[in-house]
Amino acid sequence: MSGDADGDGKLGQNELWIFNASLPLDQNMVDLGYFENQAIVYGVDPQNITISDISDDPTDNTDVDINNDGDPDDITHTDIPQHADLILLKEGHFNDENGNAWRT
Ligand SMILES: [Ca+2]
Ligand SMILES: [Ca+2]
Ligand SMILES: [Ca+2]
Ligand SMILES: [Ca+2]
Repeated sequence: MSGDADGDGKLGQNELWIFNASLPLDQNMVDLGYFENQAIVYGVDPQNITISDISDDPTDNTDVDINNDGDPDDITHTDIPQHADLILLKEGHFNDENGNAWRT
């Protein structure tokens, strides 16, 4: 996590906290060709009221609002490129055993 500029452990007014997460791909995801994820964040405001937001996929214009808070909450859909690729390389080396520079 980064962004706690004053190091007080609280999300300040002009702070942007960034969390990084990783998701190991399994064979099912690769076979499916995509994976989906969604993040939820909770916080407590100065009046001690819990607030939250569900992440939205900005590239998805469906903009479902599953918690009816007026903010879009589309699940993020990420395609896994399916490029089957095969390369065959063949190398040859001329071994001039008799030193005449010719292959006979
Ligand atoms: Ca802070
Ligand atoms: Ca949202
Ligand atoms: Ca959206
Ligand atoms: Ca919403």
